[in-house]
Amino acid sequence: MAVTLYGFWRSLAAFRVRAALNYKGVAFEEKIIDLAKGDQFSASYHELNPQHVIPLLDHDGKHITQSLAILEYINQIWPNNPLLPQDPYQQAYVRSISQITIADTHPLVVPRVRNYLGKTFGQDENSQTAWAQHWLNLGSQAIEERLVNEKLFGKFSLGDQITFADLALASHVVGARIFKADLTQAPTLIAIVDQVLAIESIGKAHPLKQPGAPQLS
Ligand SMILES: N[C@@H](CCC(=O)N[C@@H](CS)C(=O)NCC(=O)O)C(=O)O
Repeated sequence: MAVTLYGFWRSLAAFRVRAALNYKGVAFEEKIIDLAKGDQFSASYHELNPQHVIPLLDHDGKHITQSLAILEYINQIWPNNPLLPQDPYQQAYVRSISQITIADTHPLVVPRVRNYLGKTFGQDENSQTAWAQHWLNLGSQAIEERLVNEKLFGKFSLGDQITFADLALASHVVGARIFKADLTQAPTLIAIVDQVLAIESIGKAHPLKQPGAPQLS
């Protein structure tokens, strides 16, 4: 059985997948696609993923893209440490919380969007950062209110079970911290994510702990 994750230290989406593999104890190799150098546009990677994004999971020659689809796949292939509850409403809650980040917030701050703002609309790095902070702040506020209103959280976003939602929220907060977004309005979110990152297998998947990552304060 061969499992290869195509990732990069800074990728928040690859972090979600790396954390799930670690949490389930799946042995894997990580191949670096250096987004800063443009490796995502190489001919060899285009063959694997014509969307030019990471992560991509290769499992015995089967290629899976999109972090949420990869998480669902991992959870079914390796059923230990389940990342989804049984109850349909709770499953919908987990996917819904995950999607606030994966579908609606993170896509607005990825390199191709920031690069487009710079190259096509002449926005400098400060403006691009302000753009990222704006969307991350809206995401944080929405997540905070959903967590508080639904009242399903415990140690983690759904009681004391680690789910996809916790991996998604961890990626959101790590991104918000890298972009120095405002997290003061999201105390519940922060408390949950700090507990998630304290789990060794998940904490060691942190972007800033990967090869090539800078030492950020
Ligand atoms: N919705 C995708 C997002 C994939 C994505 O945009 N990944 C980023 C890194 S976190 C990427 O590869 N960006 C390359 C680029 O923007 O040029 C997922 O969750 O897997």
